[in-house]
Amino acid sequence: MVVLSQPAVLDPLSIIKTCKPTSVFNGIPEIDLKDPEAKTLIVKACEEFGFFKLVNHGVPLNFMTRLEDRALNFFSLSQFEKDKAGPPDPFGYGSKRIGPNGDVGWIEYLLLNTNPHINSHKTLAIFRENPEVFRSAVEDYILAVKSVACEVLELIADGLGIKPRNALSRLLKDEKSDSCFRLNHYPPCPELQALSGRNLIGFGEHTDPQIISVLRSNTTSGLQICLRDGSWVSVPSDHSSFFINIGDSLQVMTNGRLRSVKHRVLTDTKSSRISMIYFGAPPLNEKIAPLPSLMEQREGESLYKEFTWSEYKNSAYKSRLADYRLGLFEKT
Ligand code: GA4
Repeated sequence: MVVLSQPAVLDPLSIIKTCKPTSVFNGIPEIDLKDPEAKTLIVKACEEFGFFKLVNHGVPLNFMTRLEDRALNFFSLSQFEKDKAGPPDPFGYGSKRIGPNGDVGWIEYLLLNTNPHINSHKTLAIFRENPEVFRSAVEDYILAVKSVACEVLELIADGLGIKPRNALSRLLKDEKSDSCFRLNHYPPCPELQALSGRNLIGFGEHTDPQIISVLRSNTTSGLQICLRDGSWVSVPSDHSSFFINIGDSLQVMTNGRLRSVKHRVLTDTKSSRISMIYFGAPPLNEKIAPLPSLMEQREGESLYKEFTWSEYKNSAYKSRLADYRLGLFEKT
């Protein structure tokens, strides 16, 4: 832990954990969405890492940078203006505090429900500065990225022999889907590097509770994933690709075959990192359990007790970021 600067010493939020930079990993699977072998390669990557880089996905770079520019505009407003869209409930603008249970990080963010009717008036204050431009950049981006997520889920279904092939993608396409979207800004922290040679933790280690997450960032790196052997490695950034990770719900639906990967973000010492993540989730009342068509192919019992997405989400919001949330739902 480190104390940053003088007046901040009095502020408990300035006590944010740090971490030594780790080695860059060049072994992240890179998958071309149009490759005829994509279904096999995606399943392999999700079994081994729970994570892969997706290229040739069809979303143009200027589509991504359009939203990135809007996000940068928002994050450069005065603190007073940004706070009008917070505190997060969980939706809205947040700074340094992550979730309701005391987690902190060197980050500011906007968390939105992908269903615009669910975002409160307060949250919609984010669009106030330039309502149409920001709102349409967010909505268009979500549509594009959701379609990529659905394509990937259909390839996963093909690769695993899940029938029907839309058994997973239909959950994201459902109008009651509880998916959400996050814009993160990790400001640089040069003082710390000079002081200690360490980086501040922007977003502490965790797994995503949902089905699948689709991340895009600018060229500033910082994302790290935890490999099977427990070691942490840095993921080289690539502003035109998506990084896909498996969430806890898909780990359960595949009875543990696909891995929900632990990941975290370190802040850069020199440049801002902007990331945008779509978290594909089922409707609240959806039962999360190993898929019948998968269980028929393989012998063995379900590793998990049955639960609904709403139960899992409620339990996640009672937990700390680094907690192993699936533990409560494992059969003993
Ligand atoms: C992690 C994945 C998503 O960013 C998120 C996060 C959520 C939040 O920031 O409000 C949580 C976190 C995430 C998991 C445990 C709980 C809930 C913060 C937290 C401590 C939006 C989500 O769905 O779960």
